[in-house]
Amino acid sequence: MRDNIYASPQAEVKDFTFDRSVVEVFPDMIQRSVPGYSTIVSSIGQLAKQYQQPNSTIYDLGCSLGAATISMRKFVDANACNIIGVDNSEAMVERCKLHVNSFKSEVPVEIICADIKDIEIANASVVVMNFTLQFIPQEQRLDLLKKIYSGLKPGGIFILSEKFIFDDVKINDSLNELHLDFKRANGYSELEISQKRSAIENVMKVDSFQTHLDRLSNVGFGHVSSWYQCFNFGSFIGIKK
Ligand code: GEK
Repeated sequence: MRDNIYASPQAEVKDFTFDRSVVEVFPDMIQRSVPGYSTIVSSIGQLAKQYQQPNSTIYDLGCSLGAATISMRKFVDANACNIIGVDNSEAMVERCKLHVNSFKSEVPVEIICADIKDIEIANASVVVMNFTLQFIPQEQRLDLLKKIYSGLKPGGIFILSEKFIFDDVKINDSLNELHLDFKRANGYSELEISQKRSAIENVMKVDSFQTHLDRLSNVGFGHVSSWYQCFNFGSFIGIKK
């Protein structure tokens, strides 16, 4: 279904939540709003194939409708890994379970409704946060990354995709404009773009590109890099030595 949540003028634009109305249009919304989303999702599957380990768990934190989970499930060895998807939106989790169960696979998948900060991460070979850290309060991000790092096995990988800002204002403005043009080209009107911006500004706080790289190194990842970027969106990897 097409996302037209912000197509009509709203007297008061409420803070964005991942409720039932968002679930209905989510695949269209994320595809038309996040440059490079499909490439990132399919590459997450390939990275999971590279980094899976025998008898380990793969986590998809903020799994929404399970796009990354389903991508990884295609690539990993059914006898080696199980996948746990976590999301704190009941509406997302309910629909995610339907999505996951509508494809046949031998890889065990469990979808859990919980806050990421409350779950245990253990025996992990792969942990994915695909555009989710930006919704976690900024003061909680370092501790969450420490928890992920300590739950990973040696040789395990953390894949982190985010929207980001740049310290260089000129670069930041240019890449932001490219993103706005991407949304316009995908059919979002100026009204939709501006109402969505108001809805999301208190909910999604974006860190800088450099902050992400520095934080991944600071929590202990031995190998850190960005591996994909399209405008002001992209993805990083941290590999535990
Ligand atoms: C994808 N990864 O399609 N605990 C659990 N879930 C959370 C929390 C939290 N504290 N905060 C937010 N979420 C997906 C896309 S969407 C990104 C991820 C976007 C969940 C929230 O309910 C939502 O489903 C997801 O994180 C973010 O590959 O919409 O821009």
